[in-house]
Amino acid sequence: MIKRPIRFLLSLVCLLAVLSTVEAQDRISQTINSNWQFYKGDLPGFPASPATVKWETVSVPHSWNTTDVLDDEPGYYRGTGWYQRRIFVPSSWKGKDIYLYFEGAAQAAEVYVNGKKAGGHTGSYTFFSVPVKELLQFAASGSAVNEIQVKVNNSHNEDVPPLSADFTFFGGLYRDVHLVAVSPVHFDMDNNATNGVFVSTPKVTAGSADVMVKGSFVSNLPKAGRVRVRTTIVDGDGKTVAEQQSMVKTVPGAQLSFSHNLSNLLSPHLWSPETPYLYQVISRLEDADTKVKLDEISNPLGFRWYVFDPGKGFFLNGQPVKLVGTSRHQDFKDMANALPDAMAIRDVELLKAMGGNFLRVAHYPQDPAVLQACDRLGILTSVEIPVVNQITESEAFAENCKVMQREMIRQNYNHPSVIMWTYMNEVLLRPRYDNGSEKREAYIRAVAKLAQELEDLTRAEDPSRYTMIPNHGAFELYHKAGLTRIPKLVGWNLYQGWYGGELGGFAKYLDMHHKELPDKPLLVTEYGADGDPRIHSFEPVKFDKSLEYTLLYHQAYLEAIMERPFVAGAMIWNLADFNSEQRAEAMPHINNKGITTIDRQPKDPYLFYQANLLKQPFIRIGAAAWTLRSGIAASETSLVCVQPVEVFTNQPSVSLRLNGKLIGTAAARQGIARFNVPFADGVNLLDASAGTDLADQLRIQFKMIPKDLRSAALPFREINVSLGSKRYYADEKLRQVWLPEQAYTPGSWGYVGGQAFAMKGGSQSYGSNKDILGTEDDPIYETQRTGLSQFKLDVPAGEYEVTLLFAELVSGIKREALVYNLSNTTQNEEAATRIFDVKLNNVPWLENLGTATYLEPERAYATKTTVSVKGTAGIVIDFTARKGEAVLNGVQVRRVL
Ligand code: GCB
Ligand code: CA
Repeated sequence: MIKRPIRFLLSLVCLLAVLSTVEAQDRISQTINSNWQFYKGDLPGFPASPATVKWETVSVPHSWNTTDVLDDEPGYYRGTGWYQRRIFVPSSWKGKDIYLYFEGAAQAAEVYVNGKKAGGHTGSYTFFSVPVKELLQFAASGSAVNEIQVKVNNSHNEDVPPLSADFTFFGGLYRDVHLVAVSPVHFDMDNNATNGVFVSTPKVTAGSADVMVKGSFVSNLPKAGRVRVRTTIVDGDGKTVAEQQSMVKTVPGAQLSFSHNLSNLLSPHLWSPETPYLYQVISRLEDADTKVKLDEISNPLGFRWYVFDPGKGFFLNGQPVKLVGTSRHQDFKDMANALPDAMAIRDVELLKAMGGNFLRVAHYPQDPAVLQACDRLGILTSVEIPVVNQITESEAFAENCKVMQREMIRQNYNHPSVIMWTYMNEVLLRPRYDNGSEKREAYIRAVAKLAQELEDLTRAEDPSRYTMIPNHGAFELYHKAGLTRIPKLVGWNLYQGWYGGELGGFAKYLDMHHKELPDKPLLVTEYGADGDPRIHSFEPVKFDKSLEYTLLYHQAYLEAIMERPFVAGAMIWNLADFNSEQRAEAMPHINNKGITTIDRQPKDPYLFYQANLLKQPFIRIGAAAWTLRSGIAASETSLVCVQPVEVFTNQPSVSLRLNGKLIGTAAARQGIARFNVPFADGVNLLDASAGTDLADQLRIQFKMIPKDLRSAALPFREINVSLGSKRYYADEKLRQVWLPEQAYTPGSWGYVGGQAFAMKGGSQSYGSNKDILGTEDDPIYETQRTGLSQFKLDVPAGEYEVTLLFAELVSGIKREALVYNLSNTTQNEEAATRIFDVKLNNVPWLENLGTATYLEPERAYATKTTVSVKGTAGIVIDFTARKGEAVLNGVQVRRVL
């Protein structure tokens, strides 16, 4: 029997041991996002000598391009920005190793501590860390103030990818910045900003799994010692399911590696999109003698196995799974690329809520929060480095690519969601040198050589994952170059029925690939069509940017994808609209191929995928954002306007009510039930239902235009007409709807004479595809009627305000066609030399309109006046050309009295 005091002493020792484990020198990690000082511009001599400039207080994530991409000016700031802030280093950190950890800086960064260079990084999209202990000041007690300065630069650099791409290369310190302090014995912090531990699953079956954990740590203690490395696998409930440990003799300053093979874990919970079950691998370093915890980190672990079969597609855990998802760019409306984690996570949730199971993290590695969310939500992924459109044939470029590829693989290695590594996107889209030249041939060989080197590097770094190259739809070009042979999987970015050809060309391309390369698994790595959320059309055609055309496009594509088992997967381009500075079109500087808007409001294709992919009952009325509609009444006696309404559902049929009255019941085909709705002037409440408790409502404000403008039943108020267009354009801000043009008929309104403007060689546009300056309503100004002689409205007597909208679309300004418009040629028209006059009810109004007066090329010009209409005179606007043809882009008429 142990005597009391001794027993007491023993328990005290035990208690101390427990306490010391808890309180021991462990790692401390804190973000230092708030309160940075920012200066846009270079500061020569800084930070060695002070800068006397006005600093702006900002917080990270921060980009200096949030506003300059919104303006009408082409281009955006690509240069230097300086950041600085103070950090407070507690005296208790003395003896610790200390790092600054950056989740990303675009695109090159130099990091200084107290004015001295501590490190740096090249490339916008991978993480980096910088050891700073040696440069820090410590206080005897309390916290010492230290200054951090970071120079960031997003200038073009021929040796750093991306060189050219269809997205905006925002600059700044645009992701989280962390300050990390670790004990002198810690997991390796100097391996490409990883946590030093790499988890893989060499074998997984339904019955058992093996886990391999490899890593390294360092001891910066002055003396040799013994460290116990412990790997613990815990399940989703925090229960330990496996553990292994080893003893390592440390050598001061040396890197020590370990490897734990935890084999034969029985009946593992498998990870899948339906049940994304996660385990955790906890890695811990302890002093072997005192048992004091020195360091601890945790990594995610998911058990799954997968294979791509060239004929049968993708299999996960032995089951066939069609991969359907989207790509994602990391920007957002008015925020450039500087998004907090919550918004990155929200994007993955949007994809999950769509019923998607795959995210192509394109065209570059993104915030760590993205893959964490994919792990949690069960979204499979591919990740790629930003080698887009072309390469530079330099050693430095190749080296930067390899560094990025290695960083990407190591930094994201432990995510169970990742199944592919990718490294080139449409790399032969903009080959350098003339077609057929020897230089061109050599260039293509250089591309293939780089591809092979990146492939080799990837397979050496991570033999367990697939590799892939996404190409644009030029089969022969990529095949000849060897790019269909090098990676394990081939991806095609296909836009038949958009940039070129017809919708049916998509299926033909897939079948051709399957015939030519029967042994190569195939994914459709991109497909999509631009839809401006403000534009609708009941006669949708390619390039009109209407949401209705995008729906037709996605219907055709999804059908072809689902019908072909050999198509392993397909990724919609893109989850959301995104910034692309050089784009003009309906929404300048924006690529509108998102199935949600740039602030993540769903467009119809998003609902279409929900209806086709979701398992839980789903119903949504389409065009949900189009709550302000307009149209022409059927007749003087029937004051309704029949317009189509689509309801998206995964139920067999849908009933639709308008203001409580049943309109009909329609069967859903491909997830869409279609109705013709007789809208009335004012509020229209749509109520769609399927079964007993599945329903959706939509309130639509309808502005009815009388068929006969002198209607007594529905007095005329206002009308907005977009000339040269068959589209409806909803201007939410002004609560106005622009109607398609029509020819004049007595009693009504419309143009007399002329034709809809079509750009020369403009198969890639609807009207003009130029950015019309001085307006946000580009779609109104991009179409026009040329050569018209009149615009007439048979309005009743009264006072009216008449506004005419013009833009000179034939500007003669030479521009290179957007590279993605594959069949487009450069636009090299002669400037128009038109001069014309406008009369309103026979009174001269606008004289000598032309580029010498108000019609500045590619700039919006609107002018209004009032007119007093007597008797049955109506409104007659005459256009008389003095030279060339008269034009008109838009007319607004509003009754004021
Ligand atoms: C592509 C590119 C992507 C573009 C897309 C488009 O093929 O890979 O970066 O944004 O086409 O919208 O043209
Ligand atoms: Ca983050």
